[in-house]
Amino acid sequence: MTTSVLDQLHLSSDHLRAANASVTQPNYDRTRLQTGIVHLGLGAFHRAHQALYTEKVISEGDLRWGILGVSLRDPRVPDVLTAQDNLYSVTERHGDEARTRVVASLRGALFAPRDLARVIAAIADPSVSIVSSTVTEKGYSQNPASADLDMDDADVRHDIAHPEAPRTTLGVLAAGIRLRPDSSPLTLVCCDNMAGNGDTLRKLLVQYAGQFDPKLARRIETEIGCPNSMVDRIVPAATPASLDWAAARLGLRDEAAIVCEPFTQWVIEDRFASPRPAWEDAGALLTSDVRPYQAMKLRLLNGTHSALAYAGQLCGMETVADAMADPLVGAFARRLMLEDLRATVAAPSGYDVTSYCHDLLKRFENPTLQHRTQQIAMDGTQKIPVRWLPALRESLAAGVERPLLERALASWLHYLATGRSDSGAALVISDPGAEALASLLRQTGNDVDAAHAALAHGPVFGAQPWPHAFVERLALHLSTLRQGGMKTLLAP
Ligand code: CS2
Repeated sequence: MTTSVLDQLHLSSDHLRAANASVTQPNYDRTRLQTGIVHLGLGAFHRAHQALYTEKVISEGDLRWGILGVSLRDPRVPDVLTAQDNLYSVTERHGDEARTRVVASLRGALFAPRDLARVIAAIADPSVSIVSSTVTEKGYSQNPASADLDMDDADVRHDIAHPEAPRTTLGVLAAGIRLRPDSSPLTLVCCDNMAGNGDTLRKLLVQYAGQFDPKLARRIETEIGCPNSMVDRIVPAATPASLDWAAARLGLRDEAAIVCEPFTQWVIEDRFASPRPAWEDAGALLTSDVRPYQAMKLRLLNGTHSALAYAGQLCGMETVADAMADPLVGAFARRLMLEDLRATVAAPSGYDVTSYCHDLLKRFENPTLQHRTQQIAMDGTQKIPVRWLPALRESLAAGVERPLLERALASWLHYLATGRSDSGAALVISDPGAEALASLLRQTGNDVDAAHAALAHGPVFGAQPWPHAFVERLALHLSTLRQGGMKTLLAP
């Protein structure tokens, strides 16, 4: 791209007027923007969430908070962004309504394996006071069941042996922090969908650093801020169709264009060890305890999302909106959320959880978001222990059955075991932890043994045994799925 997105947007303003589109453009002098934030994980979610809150803070005149974005695994996003002067558009869309904003808060986009020295130097720079992250649940090298650092992970072992040439998120963070001058305050803001995400990040980082530098581990434990945060916005991965739609709307090709829902929420614990952007002025809620918000969102939104994803995959439904529109799958998702999951959630103070659920269901129905069930189905061995299993454990311990949630769990196991939709189409399963669990399910001769074998898989289901009656119910669902598929399992 020879002219920047910004220039092209100016050039195409007639087109935008003709299309009656509202496009908000940066109102500040980008050349005066400083880098105050390093962000790890440059996916669409960060660019449509934290980068947008930060954009609004910068627009209010606080130019300290430009973001240096870092991709750890994939050079494509940094390459595309660099070619566009790190500018991109975000369009919030529901039905006929659409609003676009050009985001200029990114000051650079690096690919860690290629630009490692620059990434580490940026984290070490005292003028950076926030390092935030969206690297997905599996990006923190955590064993999901023990919740500790995964010492069996080859990359973790590599980084412990070579802390100055890290490959992992923890390794990159520790390498930068190690080089930061004493008394240069820093806060890490973990924005991934994990319960107690900030506490978890701190614990894992301390465990990691403790392997080779106890002084660094102490420093991380005592000096660095790690607030928990709850992030929410549905941001589907871009598709050729969404890029074409954005191009038609903008009158130019933005290869990093994002089309997402209008809803956005960010709740952050006010436990910063360093200066921070006034994100509350951009709509974030700063609070003393984020855990009730996290549990509500992870169980109700993400928990139902995962159920829609596996049911949708098995029934050949491409998007969440398709699955919601199906009489059986849509009704299953509604009841799972409003009955089984809702019953396990304590409302954050002043919250009406039932109306939160109804809003969520409308968000899932958004017909203009192409949110693919295959995308949400990814990494189930990391997501299910966060989204479903705590609710299930608590309920079973109290002697309560959760029939919808138990069906959802069976559908995930069946999806892993067969790798096929109910009509026989091969499914793409993207989850490094899946095969170990799937092979246990496939090796066993009958459904009771299969259910036992799966639930004994510690990395996902933990070490504590599951009640026998529950195992039998799960086996019955597996057998229904094998014989009649998902629709039979959900039939009234
Ligand atoms: C989704 C989330 O892909 C997934 O697993 O459940 O990305 C979800 O869209 C976001 O957490 C919404 O805030």
